[in-house]
Amino acid sequence: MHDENCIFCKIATGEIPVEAVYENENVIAFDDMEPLMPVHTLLIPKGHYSDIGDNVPEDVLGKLFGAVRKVAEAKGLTERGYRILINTGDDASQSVRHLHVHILGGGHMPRPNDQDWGSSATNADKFYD
Ligand code: DGP
Repeated sequence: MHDENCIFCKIATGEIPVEAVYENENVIAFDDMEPLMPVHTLLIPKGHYSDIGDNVPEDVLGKLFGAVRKVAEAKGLTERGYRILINTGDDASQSVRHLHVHILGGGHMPRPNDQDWGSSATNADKFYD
């Protein structure tokens, strides 16, 4: 499972070098190049799946989520906590179509509420027109 045009596949194979926060044979974690928080790390499966809905085998999901704690430990987030986020598809503004878990921390993050969502909140009661 490899997509030669996928930037995260190139990171997974080492074609594009990154400083790994955590790595094993199944996953690699590296810092996001556009951090939204003091800690903002991306965790990806080495195999290519475009998103969480791309028929990802359960063992791959288990290995991916099992590594979240390793990343949190490596980043010193276990005591105060952290948030994980998986953008999926257009409505979630997913920009890189290789499944990835955002691991965010290093500061307090409010819960998303109507105010935080800004103008999108005005559409919260609609599904699609
Ligand atoms: P998303 O919108 O959920 O698809 O987030 C993709 C994230 O990936 C975004 O926060 C920026 C980050 N990103 C994109 N390309 C690269 C890259 O080449 N290196 C690193 N470290 N991060 C990248």
